[in-house]
Amino acid sequence: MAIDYQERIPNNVDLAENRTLQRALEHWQPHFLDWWRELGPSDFLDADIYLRTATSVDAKGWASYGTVKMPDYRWGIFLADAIPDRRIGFGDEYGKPVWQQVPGEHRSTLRRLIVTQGDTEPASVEQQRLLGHSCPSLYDLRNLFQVNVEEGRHLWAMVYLLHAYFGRDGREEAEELLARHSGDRNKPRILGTFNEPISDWLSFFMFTYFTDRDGKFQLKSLAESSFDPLSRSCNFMLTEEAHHMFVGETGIGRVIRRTLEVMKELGTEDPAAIRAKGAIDLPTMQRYLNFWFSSSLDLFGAENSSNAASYFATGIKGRPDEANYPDHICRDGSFHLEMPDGKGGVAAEDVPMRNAMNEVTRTAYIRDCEIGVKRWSRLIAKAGYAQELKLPSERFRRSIGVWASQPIDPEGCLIPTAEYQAKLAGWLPSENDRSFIKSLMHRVTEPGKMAAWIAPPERGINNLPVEYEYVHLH
Ligand code: BYC
Ligand code: FE
Ligand code: FE
Repeated sequence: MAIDYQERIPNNVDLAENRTLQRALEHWQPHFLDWWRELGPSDFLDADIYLRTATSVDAKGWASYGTVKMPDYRWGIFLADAIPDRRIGFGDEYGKPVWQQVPGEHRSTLRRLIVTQGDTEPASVEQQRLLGHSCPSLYDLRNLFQVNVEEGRHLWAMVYLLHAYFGRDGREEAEELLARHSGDRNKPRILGTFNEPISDWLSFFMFTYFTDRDGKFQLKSLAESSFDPLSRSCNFMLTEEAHHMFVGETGIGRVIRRTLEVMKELGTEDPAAIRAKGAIDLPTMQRYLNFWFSSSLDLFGAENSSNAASYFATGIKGRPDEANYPDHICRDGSFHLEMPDGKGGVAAEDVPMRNAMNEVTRTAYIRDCEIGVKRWSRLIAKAGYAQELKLPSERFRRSIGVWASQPIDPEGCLIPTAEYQAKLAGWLPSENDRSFIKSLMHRVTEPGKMAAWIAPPERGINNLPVEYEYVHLH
């Protein structure tokens, strides 16, 4: 169905047909806009930004580009088209028709998952709110705002589900989504990574590469859900997610390209010399990567999770790309899970397959992360250097699951606790790294010009030149 932009809340769910729901959402809308003004991108309310907006939900032509001021962006409710006669794809109810309403017995579980998903979206906008002031170019500034408005829309997607299917509790949860704040001591966001500050653009690129990619895999899992409106919401959100990860992958790639240029120019790999030239040395990038990758791994939950088993059994949350697995029931299978043996070594246990679904999803995520990291390392190798960027072990610096709080080095080896404590700071961004990166963060706003620490992108947005004025500041 086409998206109706005449409505106060653009939508393709026939909102006008359900007055009560429409009124409830129109009541929430000004609260959202207040939140955006207060905790969304700081300043820039008046800037004209070249943004894409969804005009339809089909794969080919959903995006239309135009100049918009952010507060006038048309946030709305867009579900992917329904699949006729869709059937439950996994778990104990396999093959039965999907649910168009929430079954009573799954109500609180589904609400909690939708709230957790919804909570991350405004959290990321809050985390990124000051970045505009130090943008490395207008191109990057525009990409930041594109990501921000879409995360705002992802919040709308979850709030719609809460309002439409969860009655009064749903409406209360929708208010709470605007009341918790990233990093707030009293009312923090739900998941760890979304309370970490993103105070520089290197962190932003790492976040969009690693943490938005958790979004991709969680959304894929929820897109398998038997609760059809959730599935359709997530399917459309996934089409927007690709750009967020693109921003991360190309952002880090461009930082590397610039660093390699400086290394060539100076004829040295010495971090101090590279820094003196205003570029970011590769070991510093590795430390940022270690931080954001390990934090994002925790977002998949525990390796052995009775929650995950029950989501799968009941059909609430599947595996990403469930259709690619041969067995959709997984009642008998087991998963070989390694864990610390408590004596400084590693033990293994066979756990029921369904309990290992978080780990299955995390493994698919890690494989996807590898692709970009390999591409970055190829850039370095092609420039003739032996340094490389790599993913630390999935066991390194974990806070959730069997490896939580274990003294493990980036190679994945258990090491003596004292050695771990002495070395950990060196594997992560230090105060010195952070203040150096911060010293590079100066706003560049001349069309086509780039900050000295990042190379220009290979192409502009929507076939426009890189020099295009993607954001017009007043
Ligand atoms: N931090 O049994 P377990 C995105 C909790 S990103 C804090 O393993 P489960 C985006 C857990 O809640 C995608 N707490 O849990 C990206 C549980 O608590 P309770 C977001 C954590 O349920 C960038 C307990 O530990 N979407 O869209 O199997 C920009 C035991 O764990 C953490 C979703 O997450 C953590 N990291 O798995 C913008 C999808 N990890 O119940 C947006 C919805 C676990 O004992 N969420 N815990 O109090 C879920 O599917 C599940 O809640 C999780 C956890 C996969 C997160
Ligand atoms: Fe999102
Ligand atoms: Fe995203």
